Amino acid sequence: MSNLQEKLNQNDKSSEKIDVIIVGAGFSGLYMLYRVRELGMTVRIIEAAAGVGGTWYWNRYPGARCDIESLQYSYSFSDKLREEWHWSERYASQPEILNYLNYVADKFDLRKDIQFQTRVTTANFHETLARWNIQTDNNEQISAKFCIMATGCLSVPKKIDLKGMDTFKGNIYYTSQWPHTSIDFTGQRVAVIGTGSSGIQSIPIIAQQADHVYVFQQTPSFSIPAHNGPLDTKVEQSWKINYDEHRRKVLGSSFGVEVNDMISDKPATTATSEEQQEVYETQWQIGGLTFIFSFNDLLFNKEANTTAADFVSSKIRAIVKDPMTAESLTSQDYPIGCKRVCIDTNYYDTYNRNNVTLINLRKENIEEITTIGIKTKNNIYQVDNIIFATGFDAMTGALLNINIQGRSGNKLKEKWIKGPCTYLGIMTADFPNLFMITGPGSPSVLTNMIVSIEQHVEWITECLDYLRKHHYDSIEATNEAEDAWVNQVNAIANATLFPTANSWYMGANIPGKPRVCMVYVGGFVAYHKICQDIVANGYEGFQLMKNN
Ligand code: NA7
Repeated sequence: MSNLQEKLNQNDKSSEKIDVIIVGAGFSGLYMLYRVRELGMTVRIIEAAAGVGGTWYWNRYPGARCDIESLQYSYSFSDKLREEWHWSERYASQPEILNYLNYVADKFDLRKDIQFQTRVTTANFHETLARWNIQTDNNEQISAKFCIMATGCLSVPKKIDLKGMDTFKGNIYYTSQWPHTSIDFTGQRVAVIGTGSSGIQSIPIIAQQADHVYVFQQTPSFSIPAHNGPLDTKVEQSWKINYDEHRRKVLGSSFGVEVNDMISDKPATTATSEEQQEVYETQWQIGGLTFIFSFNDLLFNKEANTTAADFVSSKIRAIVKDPMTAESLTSQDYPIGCKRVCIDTNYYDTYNRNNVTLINLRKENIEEITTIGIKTKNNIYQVDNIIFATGFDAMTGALLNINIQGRSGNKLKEKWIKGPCTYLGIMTADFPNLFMITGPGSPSVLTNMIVSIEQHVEWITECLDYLRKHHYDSIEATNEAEDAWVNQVNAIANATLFPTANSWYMGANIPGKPRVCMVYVGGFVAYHKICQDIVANGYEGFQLMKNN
């Protein structure tokens, strides 16, 4: 039994008081814990899983891998950690990232302040005391001055309720909640529903094992080759020796990633067709998400965007031998980059295997799941396993799953009924002392998440320190500042092509979810400066209060 568990058992559960409660033990929760502890405050993480890792704890599907290069998808805060840790591949696999987070938890002795297998169900703000009352599914009550939501942007799976699902006699799996035991699909027929990143990463691996794989595609992604492989020791050495220089480039980039030297800072619309092809070909050969930054107008100008989309389509057609399959894989009806671009290893080539069939759901939609498989308009596909790679209730799902009640009994669910409203994606008016790490309205998923997480954690840490030093009991976003921020987030998004795609950035993957851009698309650099200026101006747009 952990020290924490013993302490909990000894204490009167209804009267526990701490300074800070953090919800979630992924990248953001772990670093937040580390920082709050440094302030000398009492703190606890509440985590639903049995271990650390957040999204990397749950998403254990075959081929799960990060789409940001491992040297950049790492904490920057500890020199020692950086020196000690060695990534084995250019893009880290899920098991390696999970090992990393376990290593971090052990190295900084974080586990003693983490309560696992516990879910926060309710958070109520007590106005007179200026404290949050947290309730868990173990019926514990914890009173905390500050509540920090480190609940992740992609942590609540999209609910799937297809007719007849409960009658299926085979196995059903979700990529987002993959079993901890290894699953062998040898000799089996497997259906994979969904062709976002999770589908695209898992399909080539499953196809190597299974007797047959049926891929059910609703919308084709654009996928760029990862060219993954062992981490180049020269690159690793360069990062270890010249870390500050690399970091400067990361923090100076809109996406929080160090882009390669071949990135062009000119618009595609002014480049000749030959120049465009040369740049795209170079980026295709380098591989990875920086393809989308090949020119600086790809996310703003439809004509420019089409040149990049056409290039990728031509690559797909060159790889995939069956013309009908190639046509389905190139039937994107949205600008490239406006739904998450995927990066893959052998995804398109996998369709050249005899044991892989692509089913285009736009031509034959799923009518129901039967006892033996999947019935579409035209066929019945008999399978032993169905894998749902169907995505997440992104950005707001985890926050709205908790019954959060702020000032005057205001419920977050009601406040956000038309879409999330926040100030900076860090706080929301009427919910004092409630912080969100990479919340809606911040750059989050359109940047390297670790860079954005560290920036938020450090901002919140500085804020907590400031409040304490100046004897404030609470901080809260003002309605005026929040309205202005929401307008700014929308105005910037509307100047781009993002709103034209049915993406999870826009909430469009969940039926009935309000369609608003939930990400600040102005880039990390601009956002970081705004956050710094707000602090320099005495927490402009926030109200800081003393209890009496
Ligand atoms: P994504 O990217 O949201 O992909 C989910 C996929 O599942 C996508 O192709 C969806 O089609 C499809 N989908 C969703 N619901 C259905 C139903 N009901 N029937 C058929 N197909 C469906 O989630 P991922 O887990 O792949 O990736 C999430 C992020 O993790 C990724 O962006 C990276 O950042 C890492 P749709 O596009 O909605 O038409």
